[in-house]
Amino acid sequence: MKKIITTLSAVLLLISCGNKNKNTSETENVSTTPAQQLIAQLDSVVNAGQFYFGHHDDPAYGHDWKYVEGGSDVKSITGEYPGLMSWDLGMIELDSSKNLDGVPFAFMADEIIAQDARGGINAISWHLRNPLSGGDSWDVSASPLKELDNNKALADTLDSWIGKTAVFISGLKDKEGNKIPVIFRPWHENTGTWFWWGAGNSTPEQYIDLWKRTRKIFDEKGVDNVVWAYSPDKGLTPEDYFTTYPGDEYVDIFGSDIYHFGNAAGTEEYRQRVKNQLTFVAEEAKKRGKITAFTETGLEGVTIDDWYTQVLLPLVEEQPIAYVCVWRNAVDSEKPGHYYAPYPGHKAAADFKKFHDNPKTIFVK
Ligand code: BMA
Repeated sequence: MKKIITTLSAVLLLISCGNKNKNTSETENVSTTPAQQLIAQLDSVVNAGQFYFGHHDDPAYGHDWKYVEGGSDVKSITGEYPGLMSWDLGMIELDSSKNLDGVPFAFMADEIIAQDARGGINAISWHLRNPLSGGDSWDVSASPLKELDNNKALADTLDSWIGKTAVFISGLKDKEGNKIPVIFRPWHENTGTWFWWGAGNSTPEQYIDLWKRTRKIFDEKGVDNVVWAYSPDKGLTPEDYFTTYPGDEYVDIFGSDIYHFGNAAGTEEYRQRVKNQLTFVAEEAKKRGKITAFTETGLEGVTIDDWYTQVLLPLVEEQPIAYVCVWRNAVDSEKPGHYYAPYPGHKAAADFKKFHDNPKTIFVK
């Protein structure tokens, strides 16, 4: 494992910082929840001036392969897996055995365990169906959050769906039977209008209530291995960012989803967006004792050969982020050109290797 802060030092850091939720027994043994351990680990990475590099669905499939033992486009180039693996629970709500992109949930659980065992971390998003229309996350023809208070059947459906994610997440255990802490990033990109829980389809109060409802269900089920990430989209002022902020008691990580659009011509706009938003988000996170992360980004097709070291790295190395995550490398025959990390033979591969070799980036063996 390269450049990684040990869990032990993270826990020591947590103890020395103090934590309002810690339980101190008579013998002064300090026990921390799995979530608190991960928070301490993320804090220690930030304090060391490093960040995890993340990739969605990394070991599941890549540009021209799927479900190959040991497969990873990132590892094929760098020799290591991403320090963070991102996953999505979309379709778990319908008891499907595979998620919306075809990843079997059993495979996902195994890979989360493997990533934890190699010292890496895992983050989970949820592109769930629209519980009112039956369409997908992007179906905004019906706005469930506007009807929840007056539609008990709808509320019950949504609650049972949330419960299924809680069960999956709290069931993630390592081989000693310890719960594996994960970052959960529900209701993401809500400042955009494309998801049924997003802007235009709910008021800020309804959106915040959704977070409270989610948390209540997780708490009732005794889930203690979730680090909660809030991740609105790009182009926000501080006021925009906090209009739908659920509150300090609900959020551990202040995220942002900001993509690079328009290839080389879009570089300046991307730089400005990232710089503006991450700067105020990091300041506010620091004041409130929270963690900052760049929860989703990327340039589709990595059309700028030195994007990783010349565009992304300078933007993130000046921010106290715990991780930066790029989206998936779809199998090219299924979704042509939809990839965010290079693959072997790609023109940006050599530069990506340099990004990996930078001492600030965390990848895992
Ligand atoms: C989007 C695309 C889709 C995918 C969805 C959820 O950005 O990658 O193809 O289904 O994310 O992973």
